Amino acid sequence: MGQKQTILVLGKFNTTVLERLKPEFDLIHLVDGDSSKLDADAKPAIKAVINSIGVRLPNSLMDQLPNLEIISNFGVGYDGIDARYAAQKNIMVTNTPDVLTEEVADTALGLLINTVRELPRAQNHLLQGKWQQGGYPLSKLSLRERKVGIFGLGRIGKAIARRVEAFNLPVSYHNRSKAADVSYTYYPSLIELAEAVDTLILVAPASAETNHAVNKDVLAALGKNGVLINVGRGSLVDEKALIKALQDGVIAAAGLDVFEKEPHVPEELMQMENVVLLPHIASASELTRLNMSNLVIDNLLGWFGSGEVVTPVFETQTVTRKY
Ligand code: NAP
Ligand code: 8YV
Repeated sequence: MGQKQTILVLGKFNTTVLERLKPEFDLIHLVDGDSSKLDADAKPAIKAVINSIGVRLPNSLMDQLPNLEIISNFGVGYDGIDARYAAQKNIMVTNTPDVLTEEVADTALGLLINTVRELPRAQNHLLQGKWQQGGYPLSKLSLRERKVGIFGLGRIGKAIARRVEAFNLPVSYHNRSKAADVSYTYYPSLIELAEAVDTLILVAPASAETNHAVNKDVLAALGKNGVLINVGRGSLVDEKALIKALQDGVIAAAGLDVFEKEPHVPEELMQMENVVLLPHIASASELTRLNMSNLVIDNLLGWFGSGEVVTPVFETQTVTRKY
């Protein structure tokens, strides 16, 4: 019998799902995701890396693993991996689209409603025994009569749009290109979208192009009744500009699941009454995380079995397995 292939697991990962790999593979699991702890002797045997929660995979690690064939990323967003660099080195990269789409869209709507109707604060009022002294004040904002704009009308953006439609609110969007399969109003720039709406939901990927796309001008265009919801990536927003816009009443409120320097959240945001903050949990139900974990493993088993993965990222779509 030939030697087993080795898979490096970086970060926390469902240990029951990892069992699926054990009959065929040796695993090295660095739960803290710190690849600098990897023994030099172990490096040549590593054929695959699982890149799990919150881990960034440096190009230098790809350079140090001479036999690396595939990186299976836990998450649809793969901004923690330089996929173009991987493609140049003939390394396949896969992600976990679709299995989390509806969950993330549910969270986005929950976050939006919590933000405009102040539900977490109303619950605190009750829990702190303040109801006896008086009811919770009327929320300053409402979802009614809002116009919703979506930055990133892809798989999750469309699932959010369907929910927004069900709430009887109009939907517009900005992508680099007009989507063929929807009739929502398209704006060719983010600032035009922000001018046209009062509720902006961010669900575009992190990239050099989208970095700080939501800046002070976009926030000013959103306006003083404006609500910003971010379930995309923290880098989409210039966080300092957002804090100032919230402090100065340039926009009304924000609901954020993602931040520029996670898990760090600026103290100013934590002190504000008009924000709702979540610790990057949009896909984080047991069910959806299980489905994501299984897709990570399906991609690896496909690669080492038939040579076909389920969900390659577009940059590495033409990468093929060398036998
Ligand atoms: P997707 O189907 O690829 O959709 C991305 C959309 O963004 C596309 O419609 C794309 O349209 C648009 N886009 C990309 N680059 C753009 C740019 N420079 N300017 C304007 N629009 C741009 O991806 P998805 O599955 O919906 O996921 C989207 C993102 O959500 C992920 O990348 C991830 O960062 C984030 N996410 C966060 C969580 C969370 O836990 N908070 C969970 C899942 C996903 P064009 O190509 O036409 O521009
Ligand atoms: C995960 C996400 O929480 O899929 C994504 O892009 O942001 C989330 O579903 C994250 O990838 C875990 O690292």
